Amino acid sequence: MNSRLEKLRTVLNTNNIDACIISGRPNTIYFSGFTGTTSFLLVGMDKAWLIVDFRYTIQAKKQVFEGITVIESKDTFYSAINDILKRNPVRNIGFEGRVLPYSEYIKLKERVSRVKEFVGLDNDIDRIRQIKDSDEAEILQEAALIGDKVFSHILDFIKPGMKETDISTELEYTMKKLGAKGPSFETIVASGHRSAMCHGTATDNVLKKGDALVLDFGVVYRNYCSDMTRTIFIGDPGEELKEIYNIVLKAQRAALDGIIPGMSGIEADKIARDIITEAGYGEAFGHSLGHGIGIEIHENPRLSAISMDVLEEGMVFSVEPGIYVDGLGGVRIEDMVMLMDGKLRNFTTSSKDLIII
Ligand SMILES: [Mn+2]
Repeated sequence: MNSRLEKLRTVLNTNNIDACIISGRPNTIYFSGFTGTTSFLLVGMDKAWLIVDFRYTIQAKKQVFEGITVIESKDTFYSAINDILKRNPVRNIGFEGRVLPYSEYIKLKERVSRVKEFVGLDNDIDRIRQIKDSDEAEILQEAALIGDKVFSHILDFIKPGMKETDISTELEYTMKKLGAKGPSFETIVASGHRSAMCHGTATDNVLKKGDALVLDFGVVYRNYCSDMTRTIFIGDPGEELKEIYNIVLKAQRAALDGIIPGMSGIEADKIARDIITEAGYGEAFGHSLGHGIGIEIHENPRLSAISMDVLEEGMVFSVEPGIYVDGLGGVRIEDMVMLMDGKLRNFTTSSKDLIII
């Protein structure tokens, strides 16, 4: 686990920075193992300290990886950092510019007066987390498997006349029963015309015959997220929605077969987008093809028409094309995959046959 801190130190070295402060929860979990909500992880070139308050001291001591010293702050986090820096002087400190609120940055500059320069480091730090190790890959696959089990349960549960919230409640209850901590984002259950809203979270809308039903949900399991989407139909949806379903499925399968290491996010996105555009629905696929998944539900790399991210072995991301027609409905199909041995390995195993309930 110490290899994670070593990777961080390499990034600091490359940027000519002596130490860094990690305050956001995802990077704190990744680099220290601590899962509490409030802490400062100070990483120097040969030592690291996790500063917490009284509420978290016992938990932090149990959770932190080897080589990290837990410090209980008696005053403020800033005075604790100052105390450490008295004994371990540094010229400059990197921090997560994307995460630290501006007001905290101001306090940091005022109160950690021993340090002359603070440097925002985001992409360099986040890039470390994009390549998953074998432990992470195993947890992510288990998280996806819980998603598959939840989907199979919900297929038996769904009946016409139910509300979208009946389904989201059952989805979230089932994932918890199956060992997940909870949903990885607000569960999307969008039926009928609402299914044309990409992020249509559940409402009291009632399922009726002919509706498309988009189910997009994920779990948090051992600090890692899963993400999957299936679209099913309540009774016969008519020709256009069935055709749209087949186009989205064809686009998704082409991307799953065609994405290889070394490809850019743009090239990956284009595989699916070309098929949807040729079928005449280019304008109706208004979002990107996919996003990285890990401790956060949306992380890098991005698979989109503007993403220069290069896809590499060990990355885990979603492949989720969709078509949305206002007044008719929408279809999205999403799997969670990992790039390994030169191709995509699919963690999501739920059927993609057209399902009519
Ligand atoms: Mn997704």
